[in-house]
Amino acid sequence: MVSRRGLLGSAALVGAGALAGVVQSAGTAAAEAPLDTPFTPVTVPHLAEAERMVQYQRMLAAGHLPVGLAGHWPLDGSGADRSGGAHPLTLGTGASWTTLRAGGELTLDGQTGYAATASVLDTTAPFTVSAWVRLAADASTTAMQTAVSQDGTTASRFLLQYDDTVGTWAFKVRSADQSSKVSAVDTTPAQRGVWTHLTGVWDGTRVHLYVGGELKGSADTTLSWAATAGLNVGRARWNGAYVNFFQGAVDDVRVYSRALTAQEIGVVSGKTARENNVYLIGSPSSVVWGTPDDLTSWINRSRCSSFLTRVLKHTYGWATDDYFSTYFQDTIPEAADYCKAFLNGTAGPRFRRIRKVTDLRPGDIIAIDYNGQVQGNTGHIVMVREVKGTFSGSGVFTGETQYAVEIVDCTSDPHGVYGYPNYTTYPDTRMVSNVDGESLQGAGIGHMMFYASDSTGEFSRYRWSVNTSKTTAENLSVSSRPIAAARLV
Ligand SMILES: [Ca+2]
Repeated sequence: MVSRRGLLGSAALVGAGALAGVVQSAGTAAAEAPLDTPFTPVTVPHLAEAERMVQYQRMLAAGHLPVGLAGHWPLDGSGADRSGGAHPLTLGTGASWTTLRAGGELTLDGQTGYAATASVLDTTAPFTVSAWVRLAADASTTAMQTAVSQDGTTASRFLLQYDDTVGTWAFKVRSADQSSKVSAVDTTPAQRGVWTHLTGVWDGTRVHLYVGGELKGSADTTLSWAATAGLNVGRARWNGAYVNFFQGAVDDVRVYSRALTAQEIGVVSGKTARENNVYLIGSPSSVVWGTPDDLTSWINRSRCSSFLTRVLKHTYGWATDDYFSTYFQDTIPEAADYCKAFLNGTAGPRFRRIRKVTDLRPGDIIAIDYNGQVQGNTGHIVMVREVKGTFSGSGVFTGETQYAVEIVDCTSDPHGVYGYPNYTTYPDTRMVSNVDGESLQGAGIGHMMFYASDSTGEFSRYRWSVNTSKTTAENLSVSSRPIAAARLV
């Protein structure tokens, strides 16, 4: 079994693409076995069901697709080949490890920087190459910049690159003697300073370029020759010399010894993850526990309270529309409804109120009532994974003891701020970086801070994350926003 630290430490954190792999921390290099889970086993049934959903959504976010994988470089501070193909990348001068987003990536200076290994693909047969790329904000727009290539002694067999002549992303294949080139080219300009997922496919008769998981260009070609002079990240080969140095960052490079389908590229690019795991307000929620052999069948489109309610209905026979209608006056109660019912003791025979923070156990439910302070949102509700003990580094209030609590929930706003010192100790599986729009939504695991009154031990306050300021937390006491917890019995 892998420790819980493993879960939220190295591999866990990230989102589309940047996430080297949910299963990576299991330590088995290439296995990529679905649900080779780093989760701490739980005996609370609804928590286990919630965590299964989280785990599959994380695998989707990681673009988990092992079939035909010939090389996989997460670039999380090392050039290791996670596919098991034993093609580690070696860095050249001008290439360095950085952490623009969780997990880390390879940054290239556009002058000499590259990473290289021996040729991986048999380029006489169909293949696919994919990578997350980010042109530096100040990258030249008047130079060809290649993210990934596999080369012959004279020229690159394929190039996944920025093409300055059209100002867009492109996937190209060349003949061995350079006399012929075929290009699949995007029609919209490449953006600098933005993470973009690129996939190039040669299916034997055509090349295709996908950007962000969507097909952007195709061209006919049956060109076929074996490029045996090495695979390169951040440069290409032309006239027997290295050229096209990439200025920016590259992450999660993969090569497949087959042509992936559009649907598979949706998975690899993280597009499916963003479609399947969604924080949803104002529409009927949909939470579907799928099948293990089809990641795309796992769907969570809900808000915090509908996610919890559907987890309970999925897990327990007693959790029916009738039960919730009887005790909460709604088949899918809001977070504030749960909080009020816990406080008033009206949640019915299946819920027993837990008053003290130190009494919390895995599976307990904590509801916060926003007291009408947030338009369109009655509150928040989470499931407890573990109370990780007291915390005193920040957000200290006299007469109150603060606890870091690992939780499972559904949210649009992950708990924590990527890059802050304390974040790494109390992370969130949905956090990708500190860039707006890059983080994932939906079901995930994170950390909230809950306070207990020193005189009673009962809930006194919360913070959304360890990074929430004390000033903000001054308005988050129970006198302003009631908090109540319950255990299923
Ligand atoms: Ca990475």
